[in-house]
Amino acid sequence: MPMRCDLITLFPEMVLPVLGQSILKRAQEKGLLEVRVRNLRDYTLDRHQVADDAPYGGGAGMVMKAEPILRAVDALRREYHETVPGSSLRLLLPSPQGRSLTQHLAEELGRERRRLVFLCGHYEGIDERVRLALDPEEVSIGDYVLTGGELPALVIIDAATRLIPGVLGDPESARAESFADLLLDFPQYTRPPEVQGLAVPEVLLSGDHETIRLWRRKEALRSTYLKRPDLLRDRLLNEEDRRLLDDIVREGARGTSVKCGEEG
Ligand code: 6GU
Repeated sequence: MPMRCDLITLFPEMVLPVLGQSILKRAQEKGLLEVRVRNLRDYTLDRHQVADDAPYGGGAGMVMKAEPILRAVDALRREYHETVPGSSLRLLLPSPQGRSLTQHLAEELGRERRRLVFLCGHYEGIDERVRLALDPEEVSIGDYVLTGGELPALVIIDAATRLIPGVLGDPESARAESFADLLLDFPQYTRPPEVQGLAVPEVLLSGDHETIRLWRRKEALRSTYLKRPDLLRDRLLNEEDRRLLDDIVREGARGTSVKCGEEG
C-alpha cells in the first residue's frame, strides 16, 4: 500500500525537482510513494488565472483566494471517488499554527491509507474560509516563519516516506537512526582509515559485532546526553543503557569521539 499524496500549490516547480531525486524518486519508482502535484492556477476560472488578492481591511501582502483551493479539493474528491468509491482524503495544511511534526506523526502519515492532500499556502496566508469550509489538519515543522507551505509539505513527505517498509534498502536503517527510539545517532565512519590524522575508532575495525553494538549504543547515549538531554529525561532505560549512561556520566563531558583503548 503506497503512501499517496497530492500537493496543491501555486509553485509546482518548487517541489518537482525535490521529488525527482534520491530516495523520494526511488520510492515512487518502487510504487511505495505516489505524489501528484496540482497547479492551483488550473482551478481558477478567470482569464488571468488569479489565485491571490489583497486582504480585506487593508495591510501588506497578498492572501490566497479560497475558491480555487476549494475547487481543487472538490475536483480531487470527485476524481478519487470515481476510481475508489468510499476512499477519503486527509487534508493537511502546513502552517506555523499547527501541531508539531514529530517522528510519531511521520510514522502515522506513512501508514495512512487515505490520500494526503497538502494545501500549500503562500504569501501572507490563506483566506480563512478554507479552514472554515474544509477543517484541514494544520501541521507545523517548527517555530519560525516560512514563505509558503511547499517546503514544509516536502519535509513532511520526506519524514514519512523513509519510514515506509521497503523505501530504505536496509530495513534496519529506518529504525536505528535518530529519534526512531528517540536517541541521537552514533558516529559513523567510512574509508579511508585515516583523514587528516584522525583515525577510525579501532573497535569498528575489530569485526567483533557485540563490542561494536555496545560501543554504538554507548555513543548514541553519549551524544543524546550531551546534546539533547531532554530526550533522556522521561525515558525508561533498560539495565544495559543505565550501565552505559553511568559510565558516560562518570567519564564527564568530553565530546563524542572516543579514542580506542579508553573503553572499559
Ligand atoms: Cl508547516 N508552514 C509555513 N508556511 N510556515 C511554517 C511552517 C509551516 N512551519 C513553520 N513555519
